[in-house]
Amino acid sequence: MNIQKINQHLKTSWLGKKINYLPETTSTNDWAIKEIEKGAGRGDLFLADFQMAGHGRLGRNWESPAGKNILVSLMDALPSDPAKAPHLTLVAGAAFCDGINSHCPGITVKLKWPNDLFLDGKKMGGVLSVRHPDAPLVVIGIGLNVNANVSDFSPDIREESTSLKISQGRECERELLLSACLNHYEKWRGIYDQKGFLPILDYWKGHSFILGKKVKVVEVNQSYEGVAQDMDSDGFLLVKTGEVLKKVVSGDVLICS
Ligand code: BT5
Repeated sequence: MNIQKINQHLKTSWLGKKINYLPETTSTNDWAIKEIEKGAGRGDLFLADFQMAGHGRLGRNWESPAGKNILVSLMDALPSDPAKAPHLTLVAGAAFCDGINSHCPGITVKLKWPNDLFLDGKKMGGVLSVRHPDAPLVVIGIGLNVNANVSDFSPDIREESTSLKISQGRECERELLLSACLNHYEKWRGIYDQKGFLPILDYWKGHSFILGKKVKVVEVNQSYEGVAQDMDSDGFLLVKTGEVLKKVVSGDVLICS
């Protein structure tokens, strides 16, 4: 990653003023959380070209070949009501979706609740937010498959994953794409602070990959099938099973083929 190039294209006022970069680390999220103890604060970025222990939700793995994709954690302040921290995962999803779509004309990235970026019906990115237990900060980690080839994905996720390069047939300059996404993140966080959650919700609904589709919801103690009907005003997914509208608070949502 060429940090100077990222800086040149950032148009932000608070995000990315300090960029920390390592060729490899365990996980940019874990690294960022540790740096809070040493004084890291809102707007700081943590970037790596390779993660030895990148993770997704529920202890799952996030894989990424060295030097081809974007692995970034950005530090943001908790919303004024800390109970609304989960909104920031949705802000980040909207912002990165908007950033990629604006930067790469001709492609349409969509959002799969609650934290996935989808392209051509396959996963091309994910968001994982972690709240610091004491500081009023949230670390928002984003992994984007940019220049990965089909053969870079491990066999068990190869069918369901894609990258910008696979979709577009050409490489994309990671630094320019990342700057665009960060510019959009600052814009969307500003919209959230000024106008509340509704514009974020509207963006999600307008770019949803799952609304109207048949899905299977897998929660810790139950699973059920239904139609992804809507999102409620807090950003939770509403799934219609029979005559009942169920609110999905956590868990996995699989698209039924
Ligand atoms: C996510 O989790 O999608 C959140 C991913 C966040 C990764 C970033 S990278 C920077 C920062 N540092 C970290 O350590 N993490 C963040 P989840 O919804 O739980 O999806 C994880 C699942 O996606 C895995 O179990 C695999 O099935 C699949 N997967 C793993 N790597 C993938 C990839 N590169 N592309 C598509 N799918 C992948």
